[in-house]
Amino acid sequence: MEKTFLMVKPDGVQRGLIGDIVSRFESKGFQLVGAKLMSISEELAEKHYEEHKERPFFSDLVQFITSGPVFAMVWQGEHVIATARQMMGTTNPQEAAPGTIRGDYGLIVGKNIIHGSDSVQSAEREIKLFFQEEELVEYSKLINNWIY
Ligand code: DAT
Ligand code: MG
Repeated sequence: MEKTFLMVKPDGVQRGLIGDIVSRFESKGFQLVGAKLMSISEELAEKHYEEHKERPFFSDLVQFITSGPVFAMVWQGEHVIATARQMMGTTNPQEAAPGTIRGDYGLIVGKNIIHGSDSVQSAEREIKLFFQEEELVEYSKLINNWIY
């Protein structure tokens, strides 16, 4: 089953949005397989956002993501990578549709509440970056018979 890495950013944690965000993915039918509240070191932040290291906003991005605790998660389910991106909304909250997380809660691109992997390769890379294998829990849920 496909897995993705999602993370409530420091702004989302401070604003008390962890519960709402977890609830949206649970209600959709996805299964939580790992989660932790953690601080991100500068080193981890630079690795996580390494694809953006030449961009003008890179240092602000690293500063922001290390500015307070984040809630890191791994979610599993059919097509979860692309569906989670749709549920998050576009990168810039000003353009994100109402009903999406960024559309409902964000105002500016620098504080857009949530991160989500954008491909199978980035999901694998980011899950490994943030979680040890033993932190991910494999379990079956009977309710999945009513989702699939
Ligand atoms: P996403 O988070 O939707 O995958 P991304 O990977 O292009 O978007 O960028 C990573 C983060 O960097 C994004 O969530 C917010 C920040 N960012 C992106 N574009 C930006 C810009 N033009 N100015 C400031 N911050 C930006
Ligand atoms: Mg991205």
